[in-house]
Amino acid sequence: MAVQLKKPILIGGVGLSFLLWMGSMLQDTLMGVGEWGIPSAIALGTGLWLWQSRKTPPTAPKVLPKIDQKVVEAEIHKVQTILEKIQEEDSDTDPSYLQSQLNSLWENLNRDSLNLVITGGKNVGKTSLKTTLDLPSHHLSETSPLYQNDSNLETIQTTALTSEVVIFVVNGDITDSEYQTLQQWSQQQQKLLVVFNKQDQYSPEEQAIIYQQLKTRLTPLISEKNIITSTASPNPIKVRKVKADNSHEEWEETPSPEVETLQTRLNTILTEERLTLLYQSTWRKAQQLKLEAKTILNEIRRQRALPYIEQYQWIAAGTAFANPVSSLDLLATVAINTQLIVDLGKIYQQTFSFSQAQTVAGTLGKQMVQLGLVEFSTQAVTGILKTNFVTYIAGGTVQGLSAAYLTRIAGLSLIEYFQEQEINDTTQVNPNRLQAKLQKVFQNNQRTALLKSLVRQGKERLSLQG
Ligand SMILES: Nc1nc2c(ncn2[C@@H]2O[C@H](COP(=O)(O)OP(=O)(O)OP(=O)(O)O)[C@@H](O)[C@H]2O)c(=O)[nH]1
Ligand SMILES: [Mg+2]
Repeated sequence: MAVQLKKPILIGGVGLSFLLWMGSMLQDTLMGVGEWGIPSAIALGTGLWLWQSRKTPPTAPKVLPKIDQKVVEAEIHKVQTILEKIQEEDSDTDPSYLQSQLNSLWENLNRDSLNLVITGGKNVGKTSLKTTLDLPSHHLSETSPLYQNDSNLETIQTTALTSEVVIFVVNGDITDSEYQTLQQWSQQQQKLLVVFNKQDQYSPEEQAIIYQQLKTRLTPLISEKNIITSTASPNPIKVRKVKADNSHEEWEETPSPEVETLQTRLNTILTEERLTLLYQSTWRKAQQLKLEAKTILNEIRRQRALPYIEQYQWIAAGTAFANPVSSLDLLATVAINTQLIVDLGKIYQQTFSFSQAQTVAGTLGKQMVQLGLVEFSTQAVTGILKTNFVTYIAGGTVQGLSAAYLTRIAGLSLIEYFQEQEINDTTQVNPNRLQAKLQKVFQNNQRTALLKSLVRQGKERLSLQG
């Protein structure tokens, strides 16, 4: 896609050949900034440690908003808006499959028959419960056992979260994975019943202790009345009868299942909470669709944004090369980003005045210093140039490459930031969130696959020379 830079920008005396040279250099290095990591990792470590220690402590459990008709409709409208933007911004993308799923959500709000899902670990009694429960006008299904392998959790989660009620079966105190799953689902406003099955395998004392443990661990997530005991398929017990002639008769008898508490609780929930349950499941589906639509829209916008970053990155490089400055002054180069911020903002429909963009640029600059990015880039560039056997390094090269790197990191961070923005949210840039994105982008761009690729390239070069 061709990008028009309408702003007249003076690239003082920087020749095309320099930009081309720098371009080919950076194809190998800058794009794979990953390779720059090692030499400065230690120096950087201190900065990162300080950075991280200043992060906010973990927050208390979120208070979940009440999901009613209004909230669901608002969510559906948001998805609609995103789908319209996709069509507006890229006529080649056809989101009609999402549109039809969205349309069917309205029907979802008007159902008599609800979906219930029984899930839990292997062998806990899911099938036994399913056959014992009596829910004639609803649909009850069983998932495959949880935690058998990594790949099925996601499938089970999708099934669970699209249903109205999840019956989560355990046979004793819950494991950490079970707790995490329950926590995650409850944050998705999923109605959860935890069933402690196989009661007959415990003595009354044990039952009481385990139930108490479950309650203590779960009640912040799940109310006590939704933590229920059952015996879906009791083991046979020996019955002994002493006859009149004093002889014994012995036989086995299978007691009947005990699921009344669960059955009664389900009946109550399904009649009294029917509408809320439908709002919640529809809201979850709308959220899922929103996520899918947003991913498509973000990709369209990213493809439009990257060429801008590319261009501004070379402009920054050119300016710093022509006017080499001390490494801290390099940040002055980042001032160029003001226009980049305005341009990226337009793509993500975040309107910035020039002075607002200047503030954001200033924030980014400050954060780059705090994170040690400027120092890091200068050192890393120097290191790369040396190890790549560049014997003559023209003045300004290091500064130019560093400026390009900083511009790229700033641009990518802004993309990450804007991508997370709710549709139609035009509130001012939040410096803390921006800082988090900057940190993430920076960390992703000094490690990983790119590092390997440079090592490989380096080897090839060596063998070519040798
Ligand atoms: N003692 C006792 N055994 C039970 C109870 N519920 C189920 N079982 C037994 O536990 C075994 C597994 O029961 P299922 O209902 O098949 O369990 P499941 O969770 O569907 O098993 P998978 O689908 O294979 O993960 C069977 O032998 C059941 O008879 C119970 O309440 N008490
Ligand atoms: Mg089963």
